[in-house]
Amino acid sequence: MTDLYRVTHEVGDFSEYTATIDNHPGGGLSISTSAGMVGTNLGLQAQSTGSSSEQSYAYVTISPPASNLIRFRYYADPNNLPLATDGSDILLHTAITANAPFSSAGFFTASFAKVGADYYFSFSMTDDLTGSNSRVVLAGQSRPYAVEVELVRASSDVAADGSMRIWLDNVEQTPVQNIDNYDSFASMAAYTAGVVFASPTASGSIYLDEIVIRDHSLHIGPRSVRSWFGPGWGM
Ligand SMILES: [Ca+2]
Ligand SMILES: [Ca+2]
Repeated sequence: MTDLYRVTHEVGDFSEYTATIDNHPGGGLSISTSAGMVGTNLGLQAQSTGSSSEQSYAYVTISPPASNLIRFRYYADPNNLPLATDGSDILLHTAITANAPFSSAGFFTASFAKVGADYYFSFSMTDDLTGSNSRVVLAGQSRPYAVEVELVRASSDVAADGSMRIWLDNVEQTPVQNIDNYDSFASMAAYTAGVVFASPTASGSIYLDEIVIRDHSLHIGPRSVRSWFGPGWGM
């Protein structure tokens, strides 16, 4: 049982990450006070001009855990991101990729979209046979949300018993189960945070912070719930 990474940004630079990718004109990635969440001082701010070829993200390299399970928690704020209100525009903000840096569809992806006045989170996990499974959660406001995800690998290459569980502000959503993901799980190479892909009108800055990645199923929970236990709890 290991916590693989804790990325708080409180150090004030990108040294908690393996590397950054930023081809935004003038630089689209920064550690800023605006992006600091849940009472912390600093977070990751990623800009998008709405070009699908622009990327501004940071990543940490990971390997498929021997436990066949990966769990992570992060805070995300769409920060009034201008998006088409018909759900047609997305901004991919978090992914587990098959390569680092990101160059193709990830094993897991999480994106922002908007329907009417509501923002929503969309989560997708790759299935060996069908390409993807997805879960859409209507979140509502433009504000920080605690997002926790548990991805479980299928028990063999011919089994379809993998799963994706999602908590939003510590409330579990309907899971996606019976996923055939034994092979795609093995491609896991990096966890990325920032602007990975944006559709044309997705122009603005988003905030991400307080990332915990672990190879076991112990619930992480929102940082504020457990912070009184002292350093290390729910960070
Ligand atoms: Ca922080
Ligand atoms: Ca399979």
